[in-house]
Amino acid sequence: MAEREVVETSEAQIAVHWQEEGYFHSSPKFIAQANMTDASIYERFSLKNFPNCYKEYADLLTWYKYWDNILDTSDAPCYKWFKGGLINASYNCIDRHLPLYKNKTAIHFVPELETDKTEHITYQELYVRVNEFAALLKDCGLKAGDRVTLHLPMVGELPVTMLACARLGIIHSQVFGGFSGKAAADRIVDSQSDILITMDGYFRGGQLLDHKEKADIAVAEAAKEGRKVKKVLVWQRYPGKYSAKTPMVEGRDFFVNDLLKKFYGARVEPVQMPAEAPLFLMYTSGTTGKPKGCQHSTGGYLAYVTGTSKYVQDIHPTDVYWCMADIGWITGHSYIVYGPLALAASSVIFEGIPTYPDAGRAWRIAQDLDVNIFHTAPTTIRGLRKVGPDEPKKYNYHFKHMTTVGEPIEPEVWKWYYHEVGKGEAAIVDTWWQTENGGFLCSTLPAIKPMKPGSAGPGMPGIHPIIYDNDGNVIPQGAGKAGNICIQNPWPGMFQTIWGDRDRFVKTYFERYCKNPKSKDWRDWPYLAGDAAVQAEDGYYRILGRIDDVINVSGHRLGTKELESAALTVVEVAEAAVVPVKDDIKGVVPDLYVALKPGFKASVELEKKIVNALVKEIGPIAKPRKVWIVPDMPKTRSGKIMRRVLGAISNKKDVGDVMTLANPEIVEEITKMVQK
Ligand code: 6R9
Repeated sequence: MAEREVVETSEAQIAVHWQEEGYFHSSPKFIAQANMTDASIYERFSLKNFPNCYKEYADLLTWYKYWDNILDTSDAPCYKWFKGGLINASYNCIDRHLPLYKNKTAIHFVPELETDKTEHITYQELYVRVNEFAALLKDCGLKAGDRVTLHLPMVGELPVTMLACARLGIIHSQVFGGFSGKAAADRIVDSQSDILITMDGYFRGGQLLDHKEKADIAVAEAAKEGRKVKKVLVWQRYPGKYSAKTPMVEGRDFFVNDLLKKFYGARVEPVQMPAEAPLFLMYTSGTTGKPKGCQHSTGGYLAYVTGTSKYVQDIHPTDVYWCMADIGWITGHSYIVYGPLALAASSVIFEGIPTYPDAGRAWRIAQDLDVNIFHTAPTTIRGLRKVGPDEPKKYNYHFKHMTTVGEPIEPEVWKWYYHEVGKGEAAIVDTWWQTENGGFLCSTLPAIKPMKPGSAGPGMPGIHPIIYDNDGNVIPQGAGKAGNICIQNPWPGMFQTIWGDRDRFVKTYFERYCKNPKSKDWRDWPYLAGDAAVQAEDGYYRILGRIDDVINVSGHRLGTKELESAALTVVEVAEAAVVPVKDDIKGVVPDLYVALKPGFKASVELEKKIVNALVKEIGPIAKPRKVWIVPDMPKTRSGKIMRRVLGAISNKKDVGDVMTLANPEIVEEITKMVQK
């Protein structure tokens, strides 16, 4: 039974109003086939057995040489996992599978146009392509430790490129394909890359976009900041044909498909890399304008994503696994490429938008490829629900397992995901983690712990969260109070540092609750995630959003997610976003933006109904200043609602650069509506 959690608020507390939901249990059928059904894993990974417990994950990999020291803390909080070990990520994702699985699909590449054929790349073909491309990279003079920037869309060539880099120990830095040339330039400069690898074009919403023009901008902008890109390697979306209008630059730009001819049949021995050597950089935004290059290790990272893919996502070699994230984000690195391929799964890469050309597209892909594990973000779930709430049942697919990641998921939306997308058959895991973390931090193990809508679940085995208040006191389990969630211990998937900026790494993530800045003992360095969270009596964590996403209305702190969740209980509402607006009397008041499901119209009555829902779910304190019913939300290319833009509009501030949004035109429309 769902019970209501009522918490008194004071200025020192963060109000928690989102109701605690009842449990859902995975089916016996799921449990019977699951990889991890032994509840003693929590004991095996308890702090008492830390850090040696992580041998269990590392043993899922093939090592050239075992480590001498499982966790080297001599440079805390920059840790070295599996110190002394030698390993290669490309070997673990490809070569070692060949004896059993060479004819099995490693990657299903689904082009956006349904008239184009899906490409099924076997492990043998992946092996050939990765080797040939690695030979090409070597010929360019690249070697272990060099950085190379990738600016690739969602195509099969992206994992080929990543794995070819990994084969040689080259540190890849993939920039999300939807980012601008300027964003790519900033990352080229910061990582000191000499080579940019891109593609001529790709499809998005039915359009073949000229992607090569961004490479020209990237090279020009990087030059302004003192970094000369020596070579631009251009994959062709259609091999043998140039799909962009932007001309190739003589002596600088090269078609990969032309160069590859020279390396036909080439084989490159994987380089035996130290476990602690960086595998890749993944940039993420922070509080300053400068993006942070999260540096991930080879052995620790690969062990962590392999273990979590196996036990949380329940990936078997016989599964067809589809994660809809973009490989340009950490989710795609960990849970499209490295984790699933290390387990010899078949991983789907989809070029396009799941709702193009119509609301059934995603489900047709699932049906045709017989996908049985599905992974996406709440934003996409809300979007799919908005355009086609009844679509999933029209298609004959069956998921055994589904993942959600990236934002808190409203119980309302969770239930649609469970009943309609999962058809009541699929186990769901709500996985909480970050770019910095490499892999899941909180989640249920689907055959061991029940699901609870709106909660990420307990800490993963070997992950020991702790919630501190602003004064550094521990908030006990079940106290009903929110605070800042930290992780007490290091784990193998965690980033090693911010590329070139150790000080920022220490300041941002460790300074706040560090017990002794000189200490070499990991116990003195809790990791600050930057999220507010509350831990229920049962030990499950509910993530309330970024610490800075909390709105302080008349001294009551409300999680924006809680207000949004309340708005989503109104049947007409498809999406909701709350932003703080400065108010002379109350300090800050919330503005509520909503987009409706198809077939519903904005009206004053509907605005009132939504306000009433907030008052009902939370209380009069949650009354928004205004409900804005908008035609669509401003969104990033990865689908996250840009609350920053809505906040700027509500506060009559400059919205800044919106050209990287998926739908920049909507900003003007909303501005007119709100600022009239
Ligand atoms: C993997 C990823 C990280 C931030 C994180 C938190 C939010 C992620 C969540 C979640 C609630 C979940 N977040 N997963 N919030 N429930 N299951 O998304 O990485 O892009 O770095 O974002 O996303 O606020 O701090 P990243």
